This record gives sequence, structure tokens and C-alpha cells, in this order.
Amino acid sequence: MSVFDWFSGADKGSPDAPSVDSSDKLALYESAWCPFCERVSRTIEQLGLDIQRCDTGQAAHAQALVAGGGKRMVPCLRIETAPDEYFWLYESADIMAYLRAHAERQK
Ligand SMILES: N[C@@H](CCC(=O)N[C@@H](CS)C(=O)NCC(=O)O)C(=O)O
Repeated sequence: MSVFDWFSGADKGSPDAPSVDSSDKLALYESAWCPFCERVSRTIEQLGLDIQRCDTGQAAHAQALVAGGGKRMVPCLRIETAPDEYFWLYESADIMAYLRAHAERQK
């Protein structure tokens, strides 16, 4: 991946991340001071997606992230694959690529 691709989030993303039929099944775990989260946030705005946001500055969200995803790192996209079952997608470039593909499918 080139530096340009990294900045634009134009890589292929994670092939393992399951697709979902609605943005209701997505939630972004993020923190206010994180530049990687800011990149993902800008992408969400550009794509016009309505996605639940979970600020890990709140202890309950931070605990849910570690318990579910296994790492405290943000950003992380929680993808609901079935009721109460989730796939946790880390890495801002992968999240951005996933969201672009998701937005395309919503058209
Ligand atoms: N390569 C990752 C880097 C993310 C990252 O470093 N996030 C920082 C906040 S800016 C973090 O959560 N650090 C705490 C940790 O890794 O536990 C990405 O692009 O998403």
C-alpha cells in the first residue's frame, strides 16, 4: 500500500469482515483525541452514513471494546453478524475500505 493509499484509505480492506444489510448493525468505537478515528469519522461524513458512535472515554464503551474485540485500540468497527454476535474490525484503513464498500452496497 502506498502512502497515498494509506491517507485516502484506498486499500482493499479486511477480506474476512462480514458485510451487513444495514448501517444499524455497525458501531464505531473511537476516542476524541485519536487522529486515526478522525480519518474514519471524515469518511463516515463523506459517505453520509448514519452509524452508532461509541466514545471509549466512557468506561462502559472501553470495557465493551476490550471484552469484545480483545484490544483497547481505537478506532474499531463493531459489525453485528447475528443478534448479540459481533465481528470487531480494527485498523483505520481497513475500516474506511469496509465503509466505502458498505456505502456502495446501500445504493
Ligand atoms: N494502525 C492503527 C493505529 C491506531 C492507534 O494507534 N490508535 C491509538 C489511538 S490514536 C490507540 O488506540 N492506542 C491505544 C492502544 O493501542 O491500546 C490504525 O490505523 O487504526
